[in-house]
Amino acid sequence: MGTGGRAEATRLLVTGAAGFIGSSFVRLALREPAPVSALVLDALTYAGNLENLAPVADLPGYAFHRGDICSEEDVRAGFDRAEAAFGGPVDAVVHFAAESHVDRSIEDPAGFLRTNVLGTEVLLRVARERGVSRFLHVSTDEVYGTLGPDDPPFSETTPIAPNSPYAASKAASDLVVRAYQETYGFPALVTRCSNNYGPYQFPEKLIPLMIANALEDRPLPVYGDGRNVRDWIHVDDHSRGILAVLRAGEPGGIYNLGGSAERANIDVVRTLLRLLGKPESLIQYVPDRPGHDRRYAIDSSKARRELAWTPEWTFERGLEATVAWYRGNAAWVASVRSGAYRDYYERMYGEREAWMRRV
Ligand code: NAD
Ligand code: TDX
Repeated sequence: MGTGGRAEATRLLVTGAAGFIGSSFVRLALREPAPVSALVLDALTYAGNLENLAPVADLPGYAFHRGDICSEEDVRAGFDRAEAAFGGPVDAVVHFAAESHVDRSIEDPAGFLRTNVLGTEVLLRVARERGVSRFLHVSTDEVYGTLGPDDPPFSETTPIAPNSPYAASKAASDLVVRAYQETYGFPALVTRCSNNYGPYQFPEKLIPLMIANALEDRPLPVYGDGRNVRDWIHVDDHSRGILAVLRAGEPGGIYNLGGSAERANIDVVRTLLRLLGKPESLIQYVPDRPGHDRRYAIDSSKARRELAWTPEWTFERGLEATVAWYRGNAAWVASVRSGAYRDYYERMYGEREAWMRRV
């Protein structure tokens, strides 16, 4: 695989793919017609759940290594494991691993800086040492800050102006990636995506939290006046965008990805209640999130034009499918809410030897 133009990445190291978006990406990439192998490197924090990868765990192109991206030793071991499992060096890194929840970052900024900034630098360092052809850093539209009601959507040239500790840590990691590009000619690409929704999302984020609470007739906490606006994209459309950038993006480039579906939070919550057949009396307005960004909207015309990528899901259809998924996967929700999923690794790896042979 070259460092410019179209490239077929065959042996991937994917960080953070026991989480929501990374697991969607791996489920998608391993089912592509072109042969792809993926070793998932994940620390299995509260957000990491191997059940998210169970649908592909038996495919020959899948391998898993538990490790922290902040540990050089763990990252090296992940690369070694991938090379042994797939019979050749890693071509490309796709970097999802992060602390991802804004509310948690308000409680614990330091943990976010550790993983999102320092962890990204460790990963870049080892990936450079290993001579990978591509490094795709998964970032967010939150690095651009907030918009007024009449502002144009964020483009790739919008100056970064992060507001939450989470957004600041992601913006800082984008700058470390940029420094590697500029200083070492390292072939990195950055994607910045808007709010994702879909199956397997941890029920701390707006949409799965509201669905899970409504299904149990519990209150739905809406922050502030509920008029904050987010621009929603189905997670599988995000994953297809990442695959497109990985294959055909220009190294050094930034690509915005989004679903062009701006909605006020309260409208999303009302739609969910309608789909679930639950009363609006479950809505409970609660004090606002400190520093709450008012509006996000993203212009993804560059990716649409240059990579012929386009989202397949409309928000309405995607939301219906998502509600149906959560209804049909009550056991997943219950296991996440009870914390039982955290035993999955031990249960899976109870047959540790068999597993080790597989990877
Ligand atoms: P998530 O919280 O669901 O998953 C994060 C994963 O990273 C988990 O599997 C966790 O175990 C792992 N992880 C955390 N710290 C780690 C560490 N130190 N070492 C190794 N693994 C670690 O997150 P998500 O929503 O899937 O987001 C994935 C990426 O996409 C993040 O980089 C996030 O910033 C970005 N992003 C998310 C959204 C969104 O709407 N969720 C939008 C744009 C960008
Ligand atoms: O209980 C809630 N009530 C509420 O009103 C929660 C959890 C959220 N909200 C509001 C806050 C936001 O305006 O809903 C909106 C969406 O909140 P989150 O799901 O927490 O997402 P957000 O803060 O917008 O950040 C998300 O999008 C960008 C992801 O969590 C990030 O990882 C991503 O980078």
